[in-house]
Amino acid sequence: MNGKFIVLEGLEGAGKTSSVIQIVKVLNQHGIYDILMTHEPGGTPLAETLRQLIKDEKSNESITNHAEVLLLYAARVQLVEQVIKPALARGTWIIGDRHDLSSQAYQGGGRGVDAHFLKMLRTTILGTFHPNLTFYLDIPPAVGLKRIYTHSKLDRIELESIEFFERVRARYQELAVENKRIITIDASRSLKVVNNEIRSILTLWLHTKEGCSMS
Ligand code: T5A
Repeated sequence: MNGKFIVLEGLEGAGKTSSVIQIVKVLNQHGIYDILMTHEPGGTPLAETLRQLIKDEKSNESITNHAEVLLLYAARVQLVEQVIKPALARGTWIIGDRHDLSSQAYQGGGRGVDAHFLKMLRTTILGTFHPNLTFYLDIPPAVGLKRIYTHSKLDRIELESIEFFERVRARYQELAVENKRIITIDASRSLKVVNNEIRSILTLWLHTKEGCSMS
């Protein structure tokens, strides 16, 4: 199993999607071309259907916090078991636009879902599976939301209050401090500066034991 799982996390407008191409460039420079991009929720037919349900801002039925968590984990387990693990086993590198940390931050921090319940779900569904490296793009919600207001139609979660996103950010920051596999990047700076930092850190990481494709 030489493939590695690198994840981008952060609030809306943090620049996750914009950063994927930088990661691809660095991997290519290191001779890694077998790369798969994933996004969550989504990435299998069932997970994409669940994504639409989760994001649907027009639904007449309000989704309870626990239902939302279960939908997200249903989508995640499909993606992990049917796409990510088989790809890693073939030696493919994966760049994930969001993964489990999003649930810890949005549902745990933002919605206030019980931490023990989330931990139990995570352990039961994912076991010891985790990304090899996560870039958490940290940004004040007002800055990130301003970036996306200009070009997108807002979905059910993006329509949440600024206080909701402040709680999400606070939980992201807490979790990033606790876990050495999560690297925090100040994403409020220009895209060029953010991209340079991601490229430098990734280049260094690829020369560590954890990042070496031969390990
Ligand atoms: N969710 C997801 C949960 O609640 N729990 C979970 O467990 C999971 C997995 C997913 C939604 O689901 C929630 C979180 C989300 O609300 P999504 O459609 O996948 O929704 O949305 P996001 O992942 O939030 O994607 P966004 O496109 O909103 O944000 P990105 O990818 O971080 O931002 P990006 O790169 O598209 O950039 C947005 C704009 O900002 C500009 C870009 O050019 C672009 O125009 N930009 C910058 N501008 C200036 N300076 C920079 N540094 C910039 N970086 C980007």
